[in-house]
Amino acid sequence: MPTARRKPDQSAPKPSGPTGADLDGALDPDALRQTGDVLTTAGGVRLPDTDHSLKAGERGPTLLEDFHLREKITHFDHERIPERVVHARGAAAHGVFEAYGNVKDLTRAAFLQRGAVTPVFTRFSTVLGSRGSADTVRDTRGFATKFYTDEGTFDLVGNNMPVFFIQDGIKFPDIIHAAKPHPDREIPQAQSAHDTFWDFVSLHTEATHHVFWNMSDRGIPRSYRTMEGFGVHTFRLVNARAETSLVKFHWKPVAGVHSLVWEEAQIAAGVDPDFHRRDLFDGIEAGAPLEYELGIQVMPDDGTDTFEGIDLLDPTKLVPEELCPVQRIGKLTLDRNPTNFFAEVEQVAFHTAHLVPGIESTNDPLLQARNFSYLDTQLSRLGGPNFTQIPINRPHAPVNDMLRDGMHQTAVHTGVAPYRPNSLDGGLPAVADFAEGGYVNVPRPVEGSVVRANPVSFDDHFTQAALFYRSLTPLEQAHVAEAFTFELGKCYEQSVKERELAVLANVDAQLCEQVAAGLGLRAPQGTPPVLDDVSPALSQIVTESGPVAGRKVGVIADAGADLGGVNKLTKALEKVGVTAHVIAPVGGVLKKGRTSVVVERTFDTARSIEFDAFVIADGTTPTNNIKAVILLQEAYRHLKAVGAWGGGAAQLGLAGIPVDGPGVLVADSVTARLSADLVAALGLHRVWERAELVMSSQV
Ligand code: HDE
Repeated sequence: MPTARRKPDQSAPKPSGPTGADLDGALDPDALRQTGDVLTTAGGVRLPDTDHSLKAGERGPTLLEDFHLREKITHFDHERIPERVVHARGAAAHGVFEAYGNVKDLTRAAFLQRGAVTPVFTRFSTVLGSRGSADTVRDTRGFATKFYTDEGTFDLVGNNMPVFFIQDGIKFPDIIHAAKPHPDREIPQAQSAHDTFWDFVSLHTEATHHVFWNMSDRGIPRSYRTMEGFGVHTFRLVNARAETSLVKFHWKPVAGVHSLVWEEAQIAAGVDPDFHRRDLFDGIEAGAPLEYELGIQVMPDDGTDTFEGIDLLDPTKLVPEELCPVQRIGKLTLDRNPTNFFAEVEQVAFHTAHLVPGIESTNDPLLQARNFSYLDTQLSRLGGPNFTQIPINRPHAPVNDMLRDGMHQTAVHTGVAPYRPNSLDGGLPAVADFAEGGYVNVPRPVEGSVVRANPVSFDDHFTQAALFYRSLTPLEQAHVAEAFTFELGKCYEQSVKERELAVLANVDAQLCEQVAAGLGLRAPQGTPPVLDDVSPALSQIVTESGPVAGRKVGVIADAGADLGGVNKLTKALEKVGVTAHVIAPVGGVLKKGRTSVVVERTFDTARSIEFDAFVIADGTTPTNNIKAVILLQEAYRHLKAVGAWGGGAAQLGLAGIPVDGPGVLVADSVTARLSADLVAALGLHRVWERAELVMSSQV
């Protein structure tokens, strides 16, 4: 059992710091929210006017004496803080994490024990784009969760892909400089489809596995709700007997894993750059929380840091779920939107070394570098070392550090002895040993020569890329080929394209040939790995209908529509958490007799990408409007369910959609069957059997 210094006396540590501030009201929640009725200066002085500066006469010069003008403008001048150097674009939500209580034997972390309910804040992000960039670009997504546990803050700062581009943190500036816009003209924004990215990854082949994930449908998620999350690195769990095991963390979305199709992602980037942010916010407001189960793959900590031949310290490698199943250990529910984006989403500061007793780092060289980087980055981003005092970052556990002063210090510390040992503050604060909940690292022998080198096992860059690719269904593989062809097609340098083709040749010859053909180049010969097995868990195409909460259906109607049917369908969908939005030629309210429906989108404001399915109401003639026709055709091409009742079916035909085609649902009227079929189709996400038809037609 590890030991730590005993506390010098028996009194419990006092809860921290800002007790003085409590007394003077600075932490009064109303004061923090600034909810008063009367406008004041930052100093609380009531203001008579904020529209006119103080001047020497109506037409005269402005006076330096105008403290309100100067304060208002100066504050405005400093409103922006540096955006995150990576993951600048993001959105977040509050929620809770409820432990299933089935890991007592593996970890002593209190928030993972039975009955524990922990407040959380999760921020999702893209990696490459600036703060104002589009959500649906092809990129990795961040999935970072702050657990405000009773034992201190635990941050699980993961991605939606289980592997990373680099094996050692020292390469991080290289991959990011290569992937960010070109330094001379600062384009392209939030894209990997450019020369410097492909130049780097074709030279730095350890990136290959991650590149394959990016080029797959995982690079363009449908929503944050339908993304998996991964801790990527191997972590060490420690139980109450100080026994350890190695784990990889997974987030499994209850709504299933689903993606956009590439054309949808591109359209959304223009039509609704906030696509994912909006979906997150709207879903929560509509009462459909985001839900994920936390899972772990547990592997023995036998001193080898390997499992079934897979090096667990190499973050470019995953452990197939077929070899080591994911055990579900708790549930994350995100059900509350932030009230102030800047205060919460922008200022939240994650840190991989925010660990709690029972969870430790491993020697993964990428994780080791992150444990330095995340603290360091906040110093410039949030302006100093006191960022954990910002409300969103405040631990919910009592804080009693001996860190003092510094920029933006908001604690009003008491006592005279912020040092140990001391006698002047009664010897406090005390330290806690293992049994008292202290974060005591499990002793581990470390030895070795001082070298700049990787183990030989890190040299295999292609086997798992091939494993990933060959585990996908043919349709998903086709998407990968299209993505490589698109991205390399955007490069200007011939040598870069040729070098990446040489990389592909070492993963899969057929894929390489397909991409080479698209680029008009010759496919080089390589030595692709021979695999015994694939990992079906890596494919995301579902064959059984899953949950549909949070999905959106566009109901196309106009003045002639069967409004009773529209209302009936809307109600049926609402029951399963799906929202129906009426789309009509113009805005306002559609009325027929005593029935009315509110128009939420018009043919001018709606685009197919906003919806997961469309239905045409009986009596409607959308084919009179080219935008409505495009809407329907796009949806059909993007493999979405389309339907109609009554005369709406003929309209589908007029829009060029085969009424008897797969995923085309027609009925005489709004029946329980029609709604049920629609819900079942939504649960499958796409009409997969239409794919081949669509690829070979002009629809
Ligand atoms: Fe990060 N990363 N990262 N990263 N990362 C940041 O921290 C860094 C890595 C990830 O929503 C930064 O506060 C280094 C892997 C997420 O606020 C910065 C290395 C994974 C977020 C940083 C990595 C991630 C970040 C920028 C290689 C997946 C957004 C602002 C050693 C497991 C968190 C900030 C949020 C953010 C550094 C590699 C995920 C600069 C040096 C691997 C989700 O500290």
